[in-house]
Amino acid sequence: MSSTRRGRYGRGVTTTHPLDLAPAHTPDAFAHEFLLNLNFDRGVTLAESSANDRYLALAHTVRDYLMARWLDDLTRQKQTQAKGVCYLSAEYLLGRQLDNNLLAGGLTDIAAQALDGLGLSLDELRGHEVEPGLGNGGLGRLAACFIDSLATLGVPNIGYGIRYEYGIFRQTFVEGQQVEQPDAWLALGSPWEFARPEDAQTVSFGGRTEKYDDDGVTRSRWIPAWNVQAVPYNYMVPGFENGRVNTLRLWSAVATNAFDLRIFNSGDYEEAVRAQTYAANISKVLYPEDSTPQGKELRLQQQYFFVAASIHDFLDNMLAEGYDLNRLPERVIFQLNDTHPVIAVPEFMRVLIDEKKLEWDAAWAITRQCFAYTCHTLLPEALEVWPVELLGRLLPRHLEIIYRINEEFLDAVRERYGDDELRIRNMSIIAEHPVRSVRMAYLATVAGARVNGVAELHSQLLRDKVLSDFSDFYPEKFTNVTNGVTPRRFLRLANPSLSSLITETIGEGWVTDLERLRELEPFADDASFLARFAEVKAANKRRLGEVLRERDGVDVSDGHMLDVMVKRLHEYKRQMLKVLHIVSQYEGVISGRLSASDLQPRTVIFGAKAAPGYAMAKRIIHLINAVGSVVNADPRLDGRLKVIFPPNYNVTLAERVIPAADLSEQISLAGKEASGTGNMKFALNGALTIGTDDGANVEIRELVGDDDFFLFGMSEPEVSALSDRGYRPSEFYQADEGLRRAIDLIASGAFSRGDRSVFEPVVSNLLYEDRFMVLADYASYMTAQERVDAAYRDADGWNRSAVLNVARTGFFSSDRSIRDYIDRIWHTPPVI
Ligand code: 26Q
Repeated sequence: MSSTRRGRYGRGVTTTHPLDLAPAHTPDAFAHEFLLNLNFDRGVTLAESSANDRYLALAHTVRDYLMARWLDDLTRQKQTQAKGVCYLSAEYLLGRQLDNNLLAGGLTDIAAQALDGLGLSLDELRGHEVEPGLGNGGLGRLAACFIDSLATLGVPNIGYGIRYEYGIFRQTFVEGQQVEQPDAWLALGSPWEFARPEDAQTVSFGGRTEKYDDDGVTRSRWIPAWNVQAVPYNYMVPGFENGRVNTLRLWSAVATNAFDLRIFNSGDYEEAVRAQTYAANISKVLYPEDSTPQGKELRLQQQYFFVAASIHDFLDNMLAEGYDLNRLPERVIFQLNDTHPVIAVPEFMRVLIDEKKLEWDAAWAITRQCFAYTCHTLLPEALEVWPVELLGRLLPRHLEIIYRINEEFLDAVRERYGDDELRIRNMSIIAEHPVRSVRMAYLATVAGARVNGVAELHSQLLRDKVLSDFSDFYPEKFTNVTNGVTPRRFLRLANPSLSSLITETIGEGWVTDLERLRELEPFADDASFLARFAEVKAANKRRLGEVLRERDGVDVSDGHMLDVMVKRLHEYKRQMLKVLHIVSQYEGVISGRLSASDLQPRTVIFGAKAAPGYAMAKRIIHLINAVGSVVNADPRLDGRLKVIFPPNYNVTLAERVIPAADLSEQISLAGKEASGTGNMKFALNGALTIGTDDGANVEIRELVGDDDFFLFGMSEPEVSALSDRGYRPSEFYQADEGLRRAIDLIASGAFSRGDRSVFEPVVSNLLYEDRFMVLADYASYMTAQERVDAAYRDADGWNRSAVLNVARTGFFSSDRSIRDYIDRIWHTPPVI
């Protein structure tokens, strides 16, 4: 059908190479292709089409242009048999696809002109895309940045993950409190995906294992109890203007025929339909937690489901005929994005031993070279463990394999250190308390060829604290790869005005060579450049104002500093510290100790989702909204302090908020934020950071310099020392009048119509527990904010600092991160 349709062009209809069928790079050809898609794919005329029809036809048109390159790359990856990266991630927080794919394909201008010629607007149509929110936050967005860089660098890569039917929930506020709505992102069609039911894999669960005699060799096998089909959906991952298109392959669960048949044969039709639902549940919804995993059975099913399908997919489809499995390390590296895909390790062993009949030692030698593990946390409660009871019930053969890996590992530990039982207990992959469980981070560390943290400080703390016994035992495994962000989405697309200014100033090429931003440094002292830079920031603020007015009906005041804190709501990130700053300023004015005219006009923008089961996080959201409605309405402030909390912060909103920001809040307790990546996006867009010495803030400050970064708070060693001494938050409360007044005002019910009970849990938690030492850093934070105010009053000085932030943070391109992974972990050169 497609060739008859293309035949209308009369170009190369007989050839099978899609490049000959691709429409020409002209507005006319683009318009023609768009109309064909509207008519033949959507089945409507332009006059009858809905906005969604037009968006879908546009997306299909972009696809058509990228298709030839994609098919080439699929063929190339099989033909060259070059080593590639299988990135295993339970999350990909992709954001909208249309603009990114237009940019990568060099199609933006052609598309805009083509649509213009038809009386349509690209600007209007791009707004109709629902972003695929298949991730919680930093980790999922990092995966999306990484596959963009892999494609841009020309590295063979498949990203494997889960096609959740519902992504991260849509957040709404009802009376200031978070209410979650399902994210039906597929409802209006999903033009970027290609279902490949013919490539489906079967994934098994449950049952038992048994020993059998295989020609004199005793082997184990798994007799599963049930299985599901994993159906892959492919997404294009185009490199930036390099003609390369990699693949993201997301798996969707459906019931197998066998699954139904057994029940159909029993004559129970209703039960058979229920079975369908049970299977499809596996990929139904993204778990909206980003820490303190709950150990839910369905979550383990999701994890095994996608990694088993991915491993089989790679082995079945990517290896040359008769490939010698002992050489797999020359062909592939599986990168484990946190512990979520770690069950891939015993699965890989099971395939090699039970299915491919390799000996244990040979299989283990291959496995140890084919996996590498990235850790993304420092919070002990965020380290994933699975109860042995649950794992053994769902994956009995895998549990056996894990036990054997552990036995051999502990033997090696004994050999090195003798019978140091405490050490053995501490290093065992199996924990005995509170219930016998598998420690997934330990399994990953034992199996992985490399273990990396995501910023220098984080990697150091992994070595010295979280995994110190392991770094003693395997010093060569541990390394750092500092995170990065893709400059395509977070600079070029999100900030077109700044991008144009950069290109006019230093020329093209910086989008794929971000260290070239250094060439902007001399312009930090060039008055005419600074004036243009200031105008870019002002225009970005106006653009954000329009978005917020249209989206939420709120106004952003002119002339305000935009002070922004956007990230998941978590106590360790300390949104509370920001709240205390706002409340202190407010209290100062209403108590008459400050005059409103003393305030540097500021608008504080928050964006944050709380895990639905995280009660304290939800209370803090409620408090922020409550403080916002009181502060915004109080005439005594003379409009000089505003709080805006747009609901449903996501990638699309980030792309508007970040380029408009003046001040970036990165205020976690030192030693708790593994890296942060929002911090990088802000600096690259010319916001100044107020931040603690934590995660990648450390590296940002080293690059930007102390003069252009507002550092405050305890360092990680100071935090450790305070906690060893015994931290008593009430002492800080007693000692600091400003702090006392702010907390008392919240406790008084001033933000809850006099009802003191509403925020009582927040207040008590701060006074009597304060795990993340908000009160200990309060004074230092307040003085740092005074430095911010003073600096902002000097507009030229501020702009100069902002320019230096842009010029000096090119290091944080995810292209650099990926080069680091290639050099130190993957050894997968680009394929030209
Ligand atoms: C695990 C099991 C069960 C349910 C949920 C989870 C789960 C899901 C997501 C646990 C953690 C996450 C996400 C973690 C995350 O986003 N971490 C962040 O990763 C960024 C990229 O490396 C860092 O910049 C951040 O510092 C880190 O917090």
